[in-house]
Amino acid sequence: MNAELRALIFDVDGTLADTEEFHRRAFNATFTAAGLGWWWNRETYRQLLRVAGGRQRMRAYAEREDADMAQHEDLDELLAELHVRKTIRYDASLREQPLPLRPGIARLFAEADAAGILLAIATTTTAANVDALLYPAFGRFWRDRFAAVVSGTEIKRLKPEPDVYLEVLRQLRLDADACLAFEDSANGIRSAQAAGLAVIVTPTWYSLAESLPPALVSLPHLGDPGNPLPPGVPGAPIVDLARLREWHAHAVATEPLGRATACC
Ligand code: XBP
Ligand code: MG
Repeated sequence: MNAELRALIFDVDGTLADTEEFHRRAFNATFTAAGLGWWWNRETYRQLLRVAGGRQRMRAYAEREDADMAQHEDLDELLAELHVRKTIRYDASLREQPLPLRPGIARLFAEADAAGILLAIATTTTAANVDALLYPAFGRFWRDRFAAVVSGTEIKRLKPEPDVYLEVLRQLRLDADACLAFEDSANGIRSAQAAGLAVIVTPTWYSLAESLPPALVSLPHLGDPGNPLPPGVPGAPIVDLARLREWHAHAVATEPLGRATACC
């Protein structure tokens, strides 16, 4: 198969920015305000992140640690209400203290814009959280930079199911072969690969402990002139569009299953 690189599809949490500490604090503040007696430390949250989606994560915790809560007859409504409050706290915390994007993200966005390569977002987080992260980074009209933005608010089955990526591809009107996905977690890699995409993975502390499925390339981050990748890391010192085209060409020349094998 011979396809040109037409779009870059980015996950949000952990990939665009290291957001999970902000999510964890928002969950804990919500639990405290509700008098629940729940508290997630970093290690607990690292384990819980294997469950995609905040509401689903709270349900999994209740089932494991809080039998009374898990058996509550209005559990769905309770979790939905807690999640609304958590989202409000998370969004407020990002507006108070905007998070920097991870190295290379803003640079690659600018390179893609200049080259006419489309940008898209595929995330399981809540839609409002994408706005809370990207408004401070790119201003009020951040949405205009993306040809497609699909979040957990719009899809039923979260990662690792492929739905969010399939919906992005549908909106882009592109085949998976014309795109690269950027992810940080096992659920994210599985979701993108199940949609037929080659994946570049940049883990964070929260996903490093997981056993990550093999991806096309795995890197500590994408590198920037002021924060280069160490020598010897694929793409070092910075992953630019030329390098992405090289990796993409390798991926499309390989059978779909082979795309899960590191190219370099
Ligand atoms: C996955 C997540 C989210 C957030 C919580 O998002 O990590 O589940 O932790 O978000 P991504 P919600 O696909 O961007 O990595 O509480 O809004 O579900
Ligand atoms: Mg992620």
